[in-house]
Amino acid sequence: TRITILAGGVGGAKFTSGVRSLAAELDLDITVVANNGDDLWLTGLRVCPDLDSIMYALGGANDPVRGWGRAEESERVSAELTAYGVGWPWFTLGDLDLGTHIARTSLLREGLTLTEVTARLATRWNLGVTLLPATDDEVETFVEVETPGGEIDTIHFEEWWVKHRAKVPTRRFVQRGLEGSSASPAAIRAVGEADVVLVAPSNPVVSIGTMLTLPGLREALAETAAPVVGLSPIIGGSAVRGMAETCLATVGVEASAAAVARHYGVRAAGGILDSWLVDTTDAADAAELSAEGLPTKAVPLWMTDDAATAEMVREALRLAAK
Ligand code: GDP
Ligand code: FO1
Ligand code: CA
Repeated sequence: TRITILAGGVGGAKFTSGVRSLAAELDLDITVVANNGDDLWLTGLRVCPDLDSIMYALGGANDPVRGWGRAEESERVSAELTAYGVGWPWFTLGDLDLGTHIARTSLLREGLTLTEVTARLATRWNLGVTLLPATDDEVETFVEVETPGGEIDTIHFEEWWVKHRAKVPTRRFVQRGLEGSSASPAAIRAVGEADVVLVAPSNPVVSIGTMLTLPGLREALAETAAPVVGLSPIIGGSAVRGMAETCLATVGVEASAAAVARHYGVRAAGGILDSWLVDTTDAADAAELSAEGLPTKAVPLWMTDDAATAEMVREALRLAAK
């Protein structure tokens, strides 16, 4: 069974790890289309946070406490950069992580696409899945914020997320480079040729939402013969981790499992979903959504470990088979 997962960083990595734990038993061929709207050029290097979160986690080399970056990391180079006043002192590039960014930048400079570069980097880690960036183009998420002086400032998503922790008056998200861009051919193919598409419980705005605006991806989801099953990243009205609520508020969507599903929309009505999973706490949402024409089931959605996540995946595959 060919499974294509749409995923953000840390949530996407946990979910993919759970899917992978079923690969042998269910004979799964897994492709992950990862958000790369968080990407940026920093100190001359191309940094791809969500791709790296997935690569490190599936490679068994991630820092499980922070969620991002490498385990047993040191920050000697970062301290040097800060001493020179270069880079962002609040955005730490660890020494091992910098190795990834240097390798990536080097391969990009040789003329490889980000899809090709990602495949090259992934080879080392034996991920057991095919990891694809959603786009080969440089489409970066920026955020329009209000300065204390009442002016509008446009900052990179990572500055908003990491430096400001999203605690700054926020107007909207803007994707720089979107015009003339497209989803990567491999990502479009992965959706088109899948037997099942799973939308991971990732940030619905700046991970999944960002990918859906890339020309070609939404169309591929609309056209694929595969059922598209989503899992709610919101449990009991709050984001499980991170600042997804602020992102939802910025685009005018309530932080609830039902509101996120309505935001994605039913495929039959121009949206992306054929069915939806919510947590057992949100059983009322499941009933409402099912009545509205989106088959929804309530099951435990806490990705506490691979076994728990695997159960979520089994439920998603059951919905897909209906
Ligand atoms: P990021 O790119 O590192 O921010 O990660 P993602 O976009 O992949 O996912 C982050 C989101 O995943 C969080 O905001 C949560 O809403 C969701 N999430 C994280 N852990 C869990 C979990 O255990 N269960 C569910 N249902 N959602 C989760
Ligand atoms: N997150 C932080 O909260 N602080 C950091 O200093 C930081 C550095 C960093 C470096 C490379 C990388 O790939 C990710 C990094 N992250 C850091 C995580 C990342 O910025 C965000 O969690 C995601 O982009 C949000 O989806
Ligand atoms: Ca992200």
